Amino acid sequence: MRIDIITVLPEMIEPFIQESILGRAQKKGLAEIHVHNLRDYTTDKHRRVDDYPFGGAAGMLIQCQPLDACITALKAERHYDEIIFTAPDGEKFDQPMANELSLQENIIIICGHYKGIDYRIREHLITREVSIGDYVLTGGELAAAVMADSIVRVIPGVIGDVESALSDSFQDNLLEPPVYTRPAAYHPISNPNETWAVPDILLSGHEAKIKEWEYEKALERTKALRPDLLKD
Ligand code: 6GU
Repeated sequence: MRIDIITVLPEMIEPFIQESILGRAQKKGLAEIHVHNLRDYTTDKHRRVDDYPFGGAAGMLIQCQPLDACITALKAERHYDEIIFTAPDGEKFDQPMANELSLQENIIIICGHYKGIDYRIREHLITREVSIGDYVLTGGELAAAVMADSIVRVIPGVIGDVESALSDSFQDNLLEPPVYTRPAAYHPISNPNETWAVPDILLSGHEAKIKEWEYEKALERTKALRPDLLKD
């Protein structure tokens, strides 16, 4: 799939998308992420993309012209399944939305900034408004990066083991069970006489019993930490 991100701060997103899972997915040819500097699309000779709001409200708004120019240029090249605007008042981003978006061919994510963008763009060009949580960020760049990361990692083949993306917390409305690695008996630095032991069951080799234990622990942690996930 292809994700186009439109921003006034491309330097904030560029390094992030080259690293880790996002970088690997692109090298494998499973995802393409393109970042567009909104200032490259303005007709203003000083490269300004914002202006004062009518009616005297505080703050600056991104103008219609550069956004229209950038979106229109992208739409001339290919069909877009969604044109997403990041905004704290949008629909809440979650795992089902990440899964759904990962099945799309092409999406645009527009990073909101300042006090927002001219409302006419939201009315006429945007298909979906998305928030990543109930708190206010300075701009949509972090939200776009969060969304791109969680969308791309569920594309089949991106994470070595497909099982592992699908068994994550939230995919089945359960948090992860506890996980451990070697050594089986660890002696903490603060008290070397003490032993932090891995649960015996995990060393037993009984695959069915281990699965059962993991499910019970996942349920226990979910009840304790996120009972809201179990409601339905
Ligand atoms: Cl998508 N944008 C901004 N500016 N703040 C947010 C957000 C988005 N999601 C949560 N807070």
